Amino acid sequence: MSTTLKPSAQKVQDTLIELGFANTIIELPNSTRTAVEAAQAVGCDVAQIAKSLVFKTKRTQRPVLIIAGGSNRVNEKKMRAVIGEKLGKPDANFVRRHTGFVIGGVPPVGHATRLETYIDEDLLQHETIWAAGGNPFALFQLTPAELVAMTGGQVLAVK
Ligand code: 5CA
Repeated sequence: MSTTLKPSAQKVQDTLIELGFANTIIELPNSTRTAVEAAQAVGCDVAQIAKSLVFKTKRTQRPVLIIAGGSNRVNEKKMRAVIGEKLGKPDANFVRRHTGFVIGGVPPVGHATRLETYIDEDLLQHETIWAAGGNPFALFQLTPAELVAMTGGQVLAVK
């Protein structure tokens, strides 16, 4: 397998190594920009894709990372109760500035800034899952336990 990764994916690979994880980023010939495309690219169920969704809190304009199951829609009202303020959708620049990555490639770790992180409990049902690896062609496989450990995220119902 080729080991030459684009700089965006290499950054995530380096972060994984720094954090003590052995997961390997792969770059695919086809787009993995959406959860559906990512699932098709690796031949898994959409529910096994860990979507890294960045929200922007309405009042304090903070970034919040919600890592959701690929087939789940985040219930923003429910998350508001947990986070303490309303959530809004950020624009692409906000995502880029706070994570260091483009939409469609945002990984669960390796961000430019420290992100308050929540993890969809549904992801814990699977033996293995896949997450974005820094660009819209990069993914890596991991276990739900690894996701929780590497992000320090709080596991809860997001839908
Ligand atoms: N690589 C795949 C699978 S891990 C991936 O990153 N999927 S994702 O769902 O986590 O990222 C795409 C998400 O970015 C969408 O679900 C959507 O919430 C968000 N998004 C897409 N387009 C925009 C946009 N124009 N502005 C803000 N957010 C967007």
